[in-house]
Amino acid sequence: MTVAYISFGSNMGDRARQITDALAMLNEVRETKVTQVSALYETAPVGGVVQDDFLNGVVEVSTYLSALELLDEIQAIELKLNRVRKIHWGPRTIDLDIVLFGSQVIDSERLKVPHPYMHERSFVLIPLNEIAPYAIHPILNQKVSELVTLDPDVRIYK
Ligand code: A4P
Ligand code: MG
Repeated sequence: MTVAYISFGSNMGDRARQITDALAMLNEVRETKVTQVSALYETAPVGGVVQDDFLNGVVEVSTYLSALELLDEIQAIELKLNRVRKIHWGPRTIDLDIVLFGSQVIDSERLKVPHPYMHERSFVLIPLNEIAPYAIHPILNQKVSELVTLDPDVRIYK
């Protein structure tokens, strides 16, 4: 069994609803259970595309699937929730990324784990630190609690 962390984000339509739906679908994935969910955070867009604020968070799952099988499952959820993929790093109804998969390091065309930008994105690190401060980045060999920094652009969403 592997403990994995999946970040979620939405900045189109009913953001909270789409996240709730995605997490419910994730909990129905075969051989996989959601074990922790962070709070929702409202975050300013990162990456230079002018777009609406995101709701972001991180979920912990325990799974018997491989990382690629889990990727297939989260991509099926993205498709079901009608994610429109037009602009790279642009608006999306739901984006699900595998940020950590146990201590595995994967660098293939389809899947890069740890997610290549997770360590520099506070919209991932702040919610991840809330549920898994002791999780270790297997390339940097640092705990999430050592990587996270304060960021006024990442605010708890009520
Ligand atoms: N892929 C490779 N590694 C992974 C992984 N660890 N998890 C591949 C999931 N997928 C992975 O992703 C493109 C391809 O990445 C997939 O087909 C998969 O095989 P995509 O989601 O279809 O395309 P994208 O959205 O253009 O790229 P990506 O990489 O998801 O974008 P990011 O890096 O997630 O950035 N600002 C805020 N505040 N909050 C956000 O959530 N998100 C982005 C998107 C930009 N700015 C943001 C946010
Ligand atoms: Mg993605």
